[in-house]
Amino acid sequence: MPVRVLCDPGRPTSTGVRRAMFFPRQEPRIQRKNVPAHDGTSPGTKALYSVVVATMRCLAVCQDELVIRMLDEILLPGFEVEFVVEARPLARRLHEAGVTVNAGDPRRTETWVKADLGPSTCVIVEDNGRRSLKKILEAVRDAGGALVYVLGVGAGSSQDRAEEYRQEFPDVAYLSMSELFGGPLLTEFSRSLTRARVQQYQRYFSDADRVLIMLHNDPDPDAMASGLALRNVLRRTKTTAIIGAIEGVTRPENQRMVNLLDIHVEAIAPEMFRDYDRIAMVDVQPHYFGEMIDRVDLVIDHHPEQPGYTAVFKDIRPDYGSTSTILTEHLRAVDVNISERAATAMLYAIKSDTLFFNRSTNRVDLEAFSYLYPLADAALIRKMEGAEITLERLDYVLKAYRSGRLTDQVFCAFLGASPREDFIPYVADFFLQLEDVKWTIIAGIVNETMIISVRNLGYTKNAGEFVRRVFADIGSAGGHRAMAKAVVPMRAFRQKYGELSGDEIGAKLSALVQEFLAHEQVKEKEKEKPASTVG
Ligand SMILES: [Mn+2]
Repeated sequence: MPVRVLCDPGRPTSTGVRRAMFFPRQEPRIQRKNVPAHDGTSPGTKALYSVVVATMRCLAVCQDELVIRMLDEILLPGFEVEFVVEARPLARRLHEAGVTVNAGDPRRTETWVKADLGPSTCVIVEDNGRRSLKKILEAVRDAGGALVYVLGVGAGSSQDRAEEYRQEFPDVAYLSMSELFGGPLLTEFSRSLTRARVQQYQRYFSDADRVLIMLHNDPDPDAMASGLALRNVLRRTKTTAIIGAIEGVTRPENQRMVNLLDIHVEAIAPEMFRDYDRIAMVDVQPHYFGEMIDRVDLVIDHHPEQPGYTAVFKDIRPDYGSTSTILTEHLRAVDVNISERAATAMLYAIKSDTLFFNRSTNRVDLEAFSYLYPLADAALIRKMEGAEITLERLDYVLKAYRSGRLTDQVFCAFLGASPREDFIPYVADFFLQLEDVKWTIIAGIVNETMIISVRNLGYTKNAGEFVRRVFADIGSAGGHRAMAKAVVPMRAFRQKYGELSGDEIGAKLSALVQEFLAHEQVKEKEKEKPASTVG
């Protein structure tokens, strides 16, 4: 095996030996000076050149030991890193610790010449915000440095600092340490927090004989997937953790999911609650069950937090696109093996709750999605998705198409009487896919009750807010920013709005939402106004 040339023979101190032992490289490191000029004249130049590029050299000006050690750690596998340090004691200490150091004044061109700076050497200059870097950057430029990065590590706005250098050194790129590492660090911290939380409820559930995981009525993919996932977290089977609902699954595509994934949702009557030692709820909160449940041990949900109940443990994250996303994080935090069935269910749930990431999607939803994808059965998901479109549903899509109206990107339609509720949200989702549609409001009457489904794309206006403001006084209304629902008895609707024909109901809904949006617009404008200063 060819031996790596460690450093210029002329350069006195290098502890590259230690590195060579710990990080043996496959390809020979060819010393720059031995490489023919890359002018295309000598044969084989290209190959040699690429070897050099593969182990790019990096000179970093840092005076802070912590930053040096961090950069050394991060850059080492891919780069040949050397530090330029001013203080000799620090240089000595780092050298003894195995870091490659050049002691010298970075403001002097000769320091860089001595460090063998070339146009393909990457230079990183630490900026702690205390001193101007102009002299250093000039020296680097005079020595022929072309790949220069300033790394902001200290106080002060990185944008201001970037601006400061841009004019005089247009080629210098400004990176900020907090932007570079802040994200992953926060992810790590929040994972530890989640881990602590999950371990607590795992312990709390561990000695129970019978556990009940409650879902909302007519459970959707997210509810069922979350049920499976929680059972996974609790390390239980279908006999020791029952997934239940007061009313079972009715929508055809959900039925299909139940069959394909063999999910059993047990019908639960309120008097059965006391048969269970522990009760958990996923994708729903206790207020949904009213007086039926008087105690709950664990609530995991992505709908806005409801007041007025206590749970031993809860994890409510309204900014998440699905409850399955929360549970994916729980499973990852405690390193539980995710079964293919649970992964498939959760992946399908994230897709369906976020409408293929069209609404209410958070970075974490995408992250959960990409984590689950290789663990899931993609063919099964395609099968479940095919079940969405049925002839009877297309019937209602056509009805909405004929009777609906599109005003300022808001699509509004009244479907009249409908034998099943699921046609209404289906149509609302369907029209949201249309270009130029940002809101859909679809209403229909099921058993003398008006059901109103509201969807929106984009985060600025709140669908939940709309249904609460307009319908809460005559029925029940709730939801989150991107999707909401109102259920209003027809008697109450007529009392408030009078005896309206189908067409008039459509027009009324359209007017109500326009009014709401106009009002919100005014509110936003007011917020934008700078606060007046009181003298
Ligand atoms: Mn959900």
